[in-house]
Amino acid sequence: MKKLLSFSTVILIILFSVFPCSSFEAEDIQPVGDSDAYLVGDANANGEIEIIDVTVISRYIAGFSVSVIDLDAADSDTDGSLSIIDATIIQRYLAEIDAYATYYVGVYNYVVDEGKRVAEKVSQRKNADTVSFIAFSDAHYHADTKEIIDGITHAGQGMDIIISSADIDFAAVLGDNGWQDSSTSLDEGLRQIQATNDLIASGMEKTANLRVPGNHCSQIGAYYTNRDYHRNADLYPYYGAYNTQAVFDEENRRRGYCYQDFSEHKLRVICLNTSDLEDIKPANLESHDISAEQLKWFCSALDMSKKADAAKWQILILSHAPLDWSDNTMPASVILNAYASGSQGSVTKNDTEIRYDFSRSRRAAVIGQVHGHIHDYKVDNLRYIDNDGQTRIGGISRIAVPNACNGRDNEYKYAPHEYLDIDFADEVSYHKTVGTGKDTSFTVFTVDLAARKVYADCYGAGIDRVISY
Ligand SMILES: [Ca+2]
Ligand SMILES: [Ca+2]
Repeated sequence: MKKLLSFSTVILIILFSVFPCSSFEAEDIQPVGDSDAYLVGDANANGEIEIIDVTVISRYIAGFSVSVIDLDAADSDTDGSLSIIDATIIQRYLAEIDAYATYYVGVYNYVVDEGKRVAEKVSQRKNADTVSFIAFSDAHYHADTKEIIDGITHAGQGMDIIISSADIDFAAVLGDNGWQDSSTSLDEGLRQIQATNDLIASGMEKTANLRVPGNHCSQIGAYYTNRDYHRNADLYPYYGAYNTQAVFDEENRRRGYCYQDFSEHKLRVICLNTSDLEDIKPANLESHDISAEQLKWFCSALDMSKKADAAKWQILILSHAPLDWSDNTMPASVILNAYASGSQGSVTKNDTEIRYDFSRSRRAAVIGQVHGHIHDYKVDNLRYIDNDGQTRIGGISRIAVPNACNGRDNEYKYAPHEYLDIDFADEVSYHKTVGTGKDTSFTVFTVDLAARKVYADCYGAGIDRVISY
């Protein structure tokens, strides 16, 4: 139970401090409210961080009466005791001298606890051979839904706490930042994406970013409402433009796909845009596609033969949808599986044949694909279509990142997505809970490149996983 003192109790304590009384017991303290949740620094427990909180702490320390004080919340530096430093920290926060990640002022205690817990776990996994990154996906911001906004806010704060205290190499945003349903206007859709970007900005600004759009972003599903949709170039400022250290397809820079090399770790991260709609007809309402241009670029991004030590490199794929989600994305899974097995062949996309030959080049190891879209914790192997036309289960893992959105959990368990009999549902659903550290979800991945293991550590509702490759 939190230590929240009401007016009468505070007076009693002051009286007892002048006239010590051995009969004073803990049960004489009357807690106000029944929740253990509080905002760090919110000394008067009114839900806001204001100058009055500084006053309340200062008066309490000096022995003057206060109408109410939450002793846990007042402990701004979370060192377990109350001093004038706690008041100073709030003053500095209000003057915008310190960001909240320095002392967590203005952050709920349950976000601080969860962020610290995950940061500590990630720090314990680190060694010279590890790369750590955050993956955040499917926030589905909706201006009228408080629990969604709160969840995204807390995810942003949690990521900031983790990025500020653990060694995180980069942060990935895997699409669908906005709600963007079939009736959302194009302007409102962009505002939704930007709202999520703003809520997660403080931590994201402290590390390298790799962001890809998702199927909701184009709003092709609202084509009959708006008679138009967002092209890749329209979405670039909201996703691709954040990837400031990435290498793009120079001729198609604003198409949303790119890669980044982390040379000290011999790691290439390839970001695919699984909602690259350059080739589609709007009336078909196809919201997943990988264009012929992108497939050609993907083949070249996989080709690391110019690196003398290519065989020592490893490749990670990031995208919104799984590569075996549909006919429109499947060619990328065929190419990736061919790369992993060192074979040659071709895929055809919109009457364009894309030939690949990975049989002679020096190849890197494929870690797997990390993706969003399916709103669950599924880990499975990518399917691909072999030269004989048969569907095969390949040796490359795909790992789902749960949705940050409070709601819409594991939907394909209840409304299965049918494609080649692939089951994208998870056996267990992890639902979010308002007012707790489980009101959102994102994942911190630590890849041990030497041990060939991926540790997926969950912030919020969900589970931790270990995947070997
Ligand atoms: Ca307050
Ligand atoms: Ca303190």
